[in-house]
Amino acid sequence: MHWPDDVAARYRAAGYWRGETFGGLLRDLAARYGSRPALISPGLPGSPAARWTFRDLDERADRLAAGLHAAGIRHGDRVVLQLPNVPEFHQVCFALFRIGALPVFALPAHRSAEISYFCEFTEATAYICPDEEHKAYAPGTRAFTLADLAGLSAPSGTDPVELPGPGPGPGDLAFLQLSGGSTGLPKLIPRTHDDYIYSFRASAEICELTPESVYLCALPAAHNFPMSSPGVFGALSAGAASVLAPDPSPGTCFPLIERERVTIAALVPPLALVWMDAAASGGHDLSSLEVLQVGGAKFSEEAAKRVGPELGCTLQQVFGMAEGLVNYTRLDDPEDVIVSTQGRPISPDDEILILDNEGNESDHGHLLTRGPYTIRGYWRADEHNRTAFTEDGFYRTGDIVRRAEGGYLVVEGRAKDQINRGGEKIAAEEVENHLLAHPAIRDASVVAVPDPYLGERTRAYLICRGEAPKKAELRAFLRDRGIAAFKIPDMFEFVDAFPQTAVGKVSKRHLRERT
Ligand code: AMP
Ligand code: DBH
Repeated sequence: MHWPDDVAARYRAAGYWRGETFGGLLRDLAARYGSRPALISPGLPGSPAARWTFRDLDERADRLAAGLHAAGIRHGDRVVLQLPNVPEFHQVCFALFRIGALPVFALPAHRSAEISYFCEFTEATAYICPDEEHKAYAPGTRAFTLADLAGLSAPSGTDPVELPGPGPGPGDLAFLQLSGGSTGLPKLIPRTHDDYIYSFRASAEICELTPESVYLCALPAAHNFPMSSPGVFGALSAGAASVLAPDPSPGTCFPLIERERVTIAALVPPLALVWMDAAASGGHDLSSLEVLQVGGAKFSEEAAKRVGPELGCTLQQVFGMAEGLVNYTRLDDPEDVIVSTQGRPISPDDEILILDNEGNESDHGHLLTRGPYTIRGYWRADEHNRTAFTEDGFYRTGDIVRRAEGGYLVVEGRAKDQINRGGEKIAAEEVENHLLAHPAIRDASVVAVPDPYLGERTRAYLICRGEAPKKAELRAFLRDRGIAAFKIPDMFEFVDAFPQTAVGKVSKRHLRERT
């Protein structure tokens, strides 16, 4: 599922794909920015407080690559990676990139159901996790904790070990990213060195990062937004420092912003609301903050208007997807564009196709896209790919958008069967399948209901066999199935039947309107 040769040649000729790999990129950055800070962390259990320079990161990645290679991790292997926001996360990424093994990015919220699925589906040779307790999530896979990694690394001061064989090439896969999904099982997104490096380098330019910038990674580092839009990778590519926040609360982040003079941070909409409320009560000097990026879910215009006055910085809206396409409002855009649109694409070669319900081109409707950093297919998902992509390679995003002046996009809704719970994506079908495993449940339909704080919450409509189970019992049942807590429905409602569409399918539209 690669780009056709002629298209790839065009992306190279245009200078988007420069033939770089992550391993080489970090080597170049270390040569250029050696003693400048790259990763700053206040520390978490298993990971001491850290202030790593570019050279530290480069050397630590090398030493860990040698250790992981000695432990049997090889070029082409898949390694499920689940770590919180600690510098070891990036050290592991670069170590695996150098070996040519593919990290599979799990989120800290994932539990046994998700982790065991990733390990099995990708036939992972290892699972990297914070501590011993996590090992139970992947009983059949060799696990390495943070403590294990520390023991594996070659001692400091040793010469970098030459890894045998050719390293990965720029067109090779670098990692598998997660899709929010709309089907029963999460889909994996194959990203190459060339395409991903282009996306974050161009993002760093759009965000005007310089070596003096300080990026705050407050969302989970494995998520595509804080990883690449411009995220920690974009910051590294610009010679800028990243501060890794253990959690995104104002109580954790405001002191970090003040102490490290953070210039740019990225949040999902509900957190932006929490930050604005907390800033109003004062107590911290946030004056270094120049840009607040908000994305992952629709940011209301009313809330967007408050960012400038209440946080004293420029808002940047970001509408992106791990499959590729990322849109940004530009820092010098007029205020009304910044507060009322979700931005425009990174690249002049991002192709935007908007189709109405009849499949005709329009300025309002289903968003499809193709371009130099948008995948042409999910990993090992031939059947799903036949519907998720058009024959000529456009990705069907499932988003409903309107084209505004200047090619800016406004997100107006969604056609995919997904709940966007404050930026956390939930595939309805995945949760329905877990509910259907309960002996008292005959049928389940999970839909989004509007929520003033999260944007959307999850409601499960259930048809029971006989007596309805208690809601607390259902929650415990889902927890015991080992799914991430954010996927457990906020509300359950028991009904005798589901409303039907004209062709006899469950009408989720009618269920949504039933609130
Ligand atoms: P994923 O494919 O899991 O990476 O999730 C990407 C999806 O998140 C997009 O297709 C949109 O549905 C949603 N999304 C991301 N950013 C925004 C935004 N700024 N406004 C509205 N929806 C967004
Ligand atoms: O929601 C997303 O997946 C997302 C949002 C903003 C994303 O992947 C991105 C920017 O790169």
